Amino acid sequence: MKNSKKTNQDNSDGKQNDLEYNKSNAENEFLTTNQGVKINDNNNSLKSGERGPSLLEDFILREKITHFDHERIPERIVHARGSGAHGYFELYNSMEKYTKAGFLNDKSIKTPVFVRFSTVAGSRGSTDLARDVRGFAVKFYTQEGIFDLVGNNMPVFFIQDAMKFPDLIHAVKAEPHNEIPQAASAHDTFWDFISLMPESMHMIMWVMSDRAIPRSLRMMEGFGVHTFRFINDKNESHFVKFHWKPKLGTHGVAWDEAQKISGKNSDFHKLDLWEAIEAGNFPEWELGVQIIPESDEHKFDFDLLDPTKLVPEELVPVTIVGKMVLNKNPDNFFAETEQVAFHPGHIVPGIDFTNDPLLQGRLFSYTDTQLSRLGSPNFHEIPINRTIAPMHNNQRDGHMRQEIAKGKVSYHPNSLGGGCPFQAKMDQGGFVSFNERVDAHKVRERSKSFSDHFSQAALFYNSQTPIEQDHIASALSFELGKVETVSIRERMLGLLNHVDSNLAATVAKTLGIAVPKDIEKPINHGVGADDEGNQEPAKVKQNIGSSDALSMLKNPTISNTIATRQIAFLCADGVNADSIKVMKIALQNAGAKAVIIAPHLGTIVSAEGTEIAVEQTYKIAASVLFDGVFIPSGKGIADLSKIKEVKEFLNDAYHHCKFIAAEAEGVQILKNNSDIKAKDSGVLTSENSADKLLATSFIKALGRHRFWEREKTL
Ligand code: HDD
Repeated sequence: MKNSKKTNQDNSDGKQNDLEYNKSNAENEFLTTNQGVKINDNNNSLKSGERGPSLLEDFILREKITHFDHERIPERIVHARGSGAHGYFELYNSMEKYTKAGFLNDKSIKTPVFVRFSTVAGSRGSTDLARDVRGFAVKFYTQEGIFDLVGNNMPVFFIQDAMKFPDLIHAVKAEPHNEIPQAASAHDTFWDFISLMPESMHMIMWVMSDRAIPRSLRMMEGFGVHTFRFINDKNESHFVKFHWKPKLGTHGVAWDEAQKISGKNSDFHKLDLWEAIEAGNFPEWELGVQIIPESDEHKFDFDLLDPTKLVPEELVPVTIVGKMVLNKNPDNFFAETEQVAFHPGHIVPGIDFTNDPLLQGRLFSYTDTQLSRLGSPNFHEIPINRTIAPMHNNQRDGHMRQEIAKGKVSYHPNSLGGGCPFQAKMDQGGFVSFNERVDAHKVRERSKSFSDHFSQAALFYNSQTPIEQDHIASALSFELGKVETVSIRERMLGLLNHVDSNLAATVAKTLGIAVPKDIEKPINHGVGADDEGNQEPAKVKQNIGSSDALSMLKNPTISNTIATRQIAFLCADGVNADSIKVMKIALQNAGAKAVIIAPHLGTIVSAEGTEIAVEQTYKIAASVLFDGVFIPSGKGIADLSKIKEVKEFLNDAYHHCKFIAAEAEGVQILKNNSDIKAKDSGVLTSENSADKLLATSFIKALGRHRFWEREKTL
């Protein structure tokens, strides 16, 4: 196949997608049929007389309607809702000691990438702010072929064996009899399944944490989840775990806020990513790896092949090896974000799999799903899926084949084609699987080394700050509160009790039931030990009791930047222009954006008589769509107390623990609001107008993201 240099993936310089597909210049860009026939009337179908029946011979109408009737493809079974972006990956230090993958060896290579973030449970039109794990899939267009790192924003998974994946997904998706609820795990079937699957408890801690309600796709960590292998040019293997660390830190929103965002703007994350890239605020992540020598495989108190376990950073530090920058939005959502086809089996020489039974099942599933979703084994020819490496083989034909293969030879070995294409030896870059020794009986069993389901769930819980622990308890109380079957709630309390008895007791209290004392021991369904294939979960003594890297609030990767944060300025006619100016410039200098909100669009007239452009009205703006609030000074500001939406705005901002700043008359608005206690140090006030010191302390406060301590007083 001819691989011209100019592909849509050639975007390392931020320009791509110039698909020169029959492109005409603007002057003669006539409307045509798909066969290129110029259309004279695109408004009326061909009829027998003005008021007569339509004619079957109207090939233009038929072509248009037929295409329309077929313009949807099946949405993804999971991860249906997604947002994509182009960018590039750059290496800091050569990893050649561990891997021979070219893009991880040569610092001069800028590897194009396409990333798709997604939610798992909801359908394509569902809300962005569902409580859910986020997909974090990266397609690297390397010079040695495509490498897909198809991960999530959480480092572990619900289940250990791919055999359970359809069950998990059936349980979490809308219930089949009435297709309710959409994009939500708070219902009976999900918790029924979970309550019978103790192996899910570690992941449950993650999805009940604020990681499952991110502030932005740009503020999430990413993980490859499984243990993979790096293979170097001496054919030595090291185990590797992949991490993405966001430059903007890892932040979540409040659960009540998430639910309100879903109503105010269900495209919140999609839009946030789109606007950041359009504004040139290109999101960045650093790629980190945890590398473990083969000889250390059995050194841990868990099995490296078990995807419900993470390797604590305290035991194996994360080495940062490069960075990814997303610098271009797709030109067409369907062509790129919808048609992109990821597959954990898309690997390049230097990277290989392990025997993680979840990964092994995935290696089958993804090609299979592309066949049903994209409809053809030729999905690799869709522009977004094309490799930039030279591609030659004897695969032919199939639905919608784009390549016009020349010559009569389509087999190997051949002499008629001069033997082409040739097999590549290892030193010519040929992919050779790691020569792992496997000597075993054929069994349907799970390794006993997979049976500790609670220690890392407890490690995660114990690593959280008290605020984060409260959020987990509240999330569980919400979710289990929505469960109708009491026995499911009880079983869950039994499992939570194995993680942390205080957590179980707190949740039990809100459910109005006691933690059951006589609950049967949790059973590992399918983990073979007794005749029925069940085995009691084991508890294994852990090397460490707490890991700061697991907490969003303690995590050292969190930066104090307020770059790209959106700050609402609550204004009205008669506002002091100086007060706005000082705060706005200070915020802008810190990389944040001030958004002027007023009772009407157009312009407002300041106390000084100048005109100030208004960006949103109180009818449109909602606190949940902003990171902080500022009320400037000015006589006209006093009128804000009369506006119902302003009161709601401030109440929400306060309840969601946002930082609020106000000057002079603005302070009075806060005092008039009975819910807001001015003593709270998350509310910053000054009796002076245009106070630079206030601006400085507001920016410092915003760097903490939220004043979560306020929750105790609410
Ligand atoms: Fe999966 C999509 C991530 C387990 C089967 N998965 C999909 C996507 C992500 C993940 C990010 C969306 C890719 C995109 O944006 O197009 N999946 C994971 C992770 C897993 C995982 C991190 C566990 C560690 N998945 C998993 C299992 C199976 C699947 C065990 C089946 C045996 N996943 C699929 C799929 C999807 C998919 C059905 C749906 C759409 C697609 O593949 O292209 O094949």
